[in-house]
Amino acid sequence: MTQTQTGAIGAHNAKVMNRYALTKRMVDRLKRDEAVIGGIGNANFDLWACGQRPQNFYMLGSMGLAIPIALGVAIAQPKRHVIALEGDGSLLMQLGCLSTVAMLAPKNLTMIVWDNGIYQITGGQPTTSASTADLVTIARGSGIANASWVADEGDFDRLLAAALKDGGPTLIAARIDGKPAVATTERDPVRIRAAFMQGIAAT
Ligand SMILES: Cc1ncc(C[n+]2csc(CCOP(=O)(O)OP(=O)(O)O)c2C)c(N)n1
Repeated sequence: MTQTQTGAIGAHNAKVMNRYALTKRMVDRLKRDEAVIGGIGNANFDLWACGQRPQNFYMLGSMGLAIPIALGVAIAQPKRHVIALEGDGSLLMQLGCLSTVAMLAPKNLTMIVWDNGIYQITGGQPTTSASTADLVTIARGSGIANASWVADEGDFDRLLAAALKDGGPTLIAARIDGKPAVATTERDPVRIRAAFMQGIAAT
């Protein structure tokens, strides 16, 4: 059951899932060449834990840049599907990127938002998405019609499969629990950048 089908799934009745488990489901469904941009902290820690790929970029230090970086890659390489993984707190810091994505409308861009309602990595301070802000409504208001809350794991698979058909831009927002990430990304930005540039043949 998806929001687009029923109008019933919203931020507060979506199933609370696990970021690592969903990241693993996403990675398992990649064909080969998709670029995946993991946002600061837990988004890229769990991406790292799912197995390093040369087409993965692991953002360190700056909040809210997964979607802007993914947008740039999607525009530069329109034949490659690009996935951004971002936390709710980071997206809330960079909401303007959603209207830029909507205006440029790259079909090959999927944005996955992990909404745990907290700035987990800095101590669990609540974000506004825990109470008043609805990230899917914000995305739609920014012009991204294809924006949905994930009902459950099966719905995540369906939404992702549809997005990977290049019908985007698509935003998929998942409510997740507060469990820590499974691993920690190696902190070597120079190596991460070089490996990614090589991985997407952009050197
Ligand atoms: C501009 C900026 N402000 C604050 C921080 C400190 N900081 C790093 S990660 C983070 C929380 C990120 O929250 P979210 O994106 O929701 O991910 P989560 O930690 O919940 O997985 C904060 C506040 C930062 N790195 N950059």
